[in-house]
This record gives sequence, structure tokens and C-alpha cells, in this order.
Amino acid sequence: MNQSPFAMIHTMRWYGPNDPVSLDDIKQAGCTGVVTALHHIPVGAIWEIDEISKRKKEVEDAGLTWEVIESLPVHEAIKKQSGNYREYIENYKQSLRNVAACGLRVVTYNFMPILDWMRTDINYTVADGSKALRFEKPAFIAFDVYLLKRPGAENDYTGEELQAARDCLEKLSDEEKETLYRNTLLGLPGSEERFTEAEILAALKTYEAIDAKKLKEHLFYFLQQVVPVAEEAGLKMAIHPDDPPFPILGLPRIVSTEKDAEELINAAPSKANGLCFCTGSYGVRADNDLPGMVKRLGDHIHFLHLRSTKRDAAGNFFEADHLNGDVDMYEVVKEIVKTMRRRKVSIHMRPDHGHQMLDDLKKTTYPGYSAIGRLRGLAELRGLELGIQRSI
Ligand code: DNO
Repeated sequence: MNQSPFAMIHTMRWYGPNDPVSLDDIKQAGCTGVVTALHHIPVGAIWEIDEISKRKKEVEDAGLTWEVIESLPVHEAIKKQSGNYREYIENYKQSLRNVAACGLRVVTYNFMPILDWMRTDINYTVADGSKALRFEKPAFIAFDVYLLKRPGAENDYTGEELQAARDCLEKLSDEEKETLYRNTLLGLPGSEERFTEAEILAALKTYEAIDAKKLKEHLFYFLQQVVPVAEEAGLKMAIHPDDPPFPILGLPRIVSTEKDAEELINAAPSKANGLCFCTGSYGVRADNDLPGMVKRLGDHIHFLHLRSTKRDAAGNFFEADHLNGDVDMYEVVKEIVKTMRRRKVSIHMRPDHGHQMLDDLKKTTYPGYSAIGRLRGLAELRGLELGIQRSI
């Protein structure tokens, strides 16, 4: 492609050898690399050089690169500063040194308590017949208050919201209730494990004394510990925002807005302390000005998740086509191009999620990570970038 040397590096997430989407598929989709993780290593354990190198070789043998980790997960003890969290931080530092020694460059992580991303529906049919992921607020409240029966949950919602949740619940068959339950507690991406009711209630209880202020203190402490190690090793840390970007199940969420991002960067000042700029997550909030965020936070953006959601006034949203949701993708990509030129860097991107469509409708894939929908997103985003690169 005839464009500036500072262009986005196109990747897709690959879940490893068990991923139904193969490395060859990802290459054919037009990627030069993958982002992946050692999903089989338990959270908190050290990533050993042997394991990292083995995975890297596998990717490179397929003619692709692996430079971005998504994710090196943060142990719950670190988020809560409980138990042997200091040991887990030391392990994290060692993993950072090891991944750097293997030539990896960016480490994605998040600081969302207990759960990662959350949707109520992973099979939402959009107008063209493809399937998308959706967050339906009344369904979520119905789950929280009436299915999970989280103690005190009803105090988090208005009378109107509770009524909408009851109306929603009434329409659901037993099977649909079960599906809602399963979707909501899907657990970590890339794993088939789901929380049981008792497990999630017990886990939620351990956060009772941790509000947003405290969780922020824990995040900042973690950053002050690990960022110097990352900097020394030549790595960039990239925190993924909360998805959705607001508190859920009474849990604090602290990486949802521009102010949150700014604060965490200032807490451990270093070029190594940065963001995974996920337009799909930040974009769910109408008060996040995404192109402005790229402009202002651009020096700290080390990885890009490009995706768009469509929200409504009731607080529901679904994952729209990459160029067609509430995110002004043209303005966002334009700011990214300007940022890369100013910084003289190329930033890794991946088309985040995609609709299940065409042949993939007959297949079982990780929710959001079927091949064809992501290929479509990638193709559209690459075209958009090329047009911008050539015209400015
Ligand atoms: C969802 C992903 C997130 C992300 C983690 C990063 O599809 O964007 O699960 O990988 O939050 O730690």
C-alpha cells in the first residue's frame, strides 16, 4: 500500500491453538500479525521464557508476527491489595522481563474487578441478519436483581428501571433466562469457564469495602511498581478500558473516561504507561469525545481496538458495523494518523469484534471473534486509513 511509513499495523486477536480461526485465516484476512496471550497459564503465575518462545515460534512459522500481548491479566489480589498481592506483583514484573526478552513490545491488561467485558446477548440479530453482541439494560438489571439476587442490588436502580427489568423478565422463557444468566457471567474471553452463582456472589462480597477511590489507589500502586520495569525492558503497558464503561453489579469501574485515563497516566509518569484505546468501550459513553481523546492522550496510546457501538436513550447498546455506529471513525482514524506521524511510530490495531455473518453463522466461534465479520471490519478500516493517509 502506498502510504506513509507511519501506518497502523494490522492484527487480529488469536486465542491460540484451540482457536477455530487459524493463523492462516488471519493472514489471508490481510493481517501481518496477531495479538495473543498464554491463556493456559493461570492468572498470577509467571510467564516463562520457554512458553513465550514456543508460542512466538508458532506464530512466526505461519508468517505472522506477535508483538502485542492481550492480556497479561492482573491477579484479583493485586486489585484488592489482599493476600500475597506483593508476590503477584513481583511475578508480574518477572513476566514483563520475560516477554521483553522474547521480543514482545506491548502488554495489554485491564483493571476491571472480577469480570472482564459484559454483554446480556451474544446472538442479537441486526437488520441485515448478522449477529452482534448487545447490552440490554433492563435484561442486565433483571439478571442482577431477580436472577442473581445480589444483596442490596435493588438500591442501585430507580423504580422505573426495576419495573422495566420486571417487564423484561416476564417475557423470558426459562431457557431464555438461563441464556441470560450464562451470557452475563461468561467470564474471561478465551475461556469456557463460567462463574457459578455462589462463586460470583462470594467474589462480589470481597469487594464490599473497595470503592472507586480505593480501587484507583490500588491501580496506581500497581503502576508505580510495574511501569519502571516495563520502561527499563523497553515495553509499553496498555490498559484496556472498562467494558461497559460504568459500574456494574455494585463493582467500581475506574477506567471509563478521559479523566480516568489522564489520572492513571499521571500516577506513574512514563511513556511506558499507556492505553489500549478501545473505541468500542469508551464510545458507549456519549460524554467521551473520542477524536479529542486521541488528540490529547495520543502520546500514550500504544494499541488500538477499533469498533463502534450504537446506543439508545434507555442505556442499551449493540455492536454496530465498524464504520456505522456512534463512533465517528473517520475523525478517530484521522487523529490516529496525525498522532502516528507526529510521534513517528506505527501503532498496532485490531478490528475489535465483528458480526457473525455469512458462513460463520453455521459455526461455533468465540463471541465477537468469528473470522468474516472481523475481516469485514479490518477491510473497511484499512480502506478508511489509506484514504486518510493519501489525502492529508
Ligand atoms: C474483549 C476484549 C477485552 C480485553 C481485555 C484486556 O473482547 O477487548 O476482553 O481483551 O479487557 O485486558
